[in-house]
Amino acid sequence: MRPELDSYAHVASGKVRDIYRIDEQTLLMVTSDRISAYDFVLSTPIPDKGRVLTAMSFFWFDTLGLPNHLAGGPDDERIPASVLGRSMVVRNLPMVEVECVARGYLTGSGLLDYDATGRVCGIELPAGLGEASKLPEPIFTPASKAQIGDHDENITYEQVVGAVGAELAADLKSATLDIYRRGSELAASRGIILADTKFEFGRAGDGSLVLADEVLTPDSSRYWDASTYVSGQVQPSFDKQIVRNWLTGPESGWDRKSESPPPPLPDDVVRRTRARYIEAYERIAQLRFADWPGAAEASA
Ligand code: PZK
Repeated sequence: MRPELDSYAHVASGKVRDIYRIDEQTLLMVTSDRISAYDFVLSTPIPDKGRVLTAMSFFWFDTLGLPNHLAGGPDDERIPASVLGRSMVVRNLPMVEVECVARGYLTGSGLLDYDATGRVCGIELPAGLGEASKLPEPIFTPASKAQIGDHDENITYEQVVGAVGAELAADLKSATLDIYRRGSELAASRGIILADTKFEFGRAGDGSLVLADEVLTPDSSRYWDASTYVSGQVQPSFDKQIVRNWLTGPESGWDRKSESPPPPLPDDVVRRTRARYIEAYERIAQLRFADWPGAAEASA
């Protein structure tokens, strides 16, 4: 369910976010409180999740100090009150049609590709790696944008070159690895492992790269708790593990293999999950979520 904004026309929707047109040059990106798990968008929202993720993106845009798509602050006057704190006013840019992923650890589609071929996106990796292995160095593992509902498809660097040219491909790779390195170093200093992350870039008028989309949020990245990290096992998700455990445990009555939608979440699962998102933000940004626009009203 997307917010009905009287003021702006709807442009596009993802699983949990919606884009509206403010004017020809400006978009409003609204992050909802919806949460996905096991490829389902759950029927129960997590209060404030959209605000927490938006606060994190603003923090990272600010901290990274790179050219980015922000065209206003979190309380920009163009943001309708109903979506205050979970909206970004952004420049409407031509987007690079490549999902730019960096991985410092092996899991998910990276592990699947490695187990099948010994490579990820054409990059040969040492033998003997497994679930959650730390990679010898972070790698650029681009993917092609899938249709909604599908999964992105990993592609090789040569395919990126074929799609966007050698010069832009090299810039995407170096920007992606550089931002991942900076993000993972800061996260590590707060006891959080940033296992991998996905960036999207737009192009400025002069062709240079502009960091777009959401940045280094738990929805665009895998966040793991460093204090419980063990190589060789599937790592608990910093943000979603409480939800996953409940859904796959006996209480939920849900069979993941049944293709039936998951049941609504109990209140305590919702409350504990909300607290995890806030904890991730406060640990990473060293800022209080209560000070974020709209947060105090929402949780009072
Ligand atoms: C843009 N997406 C992904 C899809 C979302 C996000 N600055 C920009 N200018 C033009 N287009 C986009 C952006 C950004 N960021 C981003 N698609 C287009 C997307 C659905 C919902 F919130």
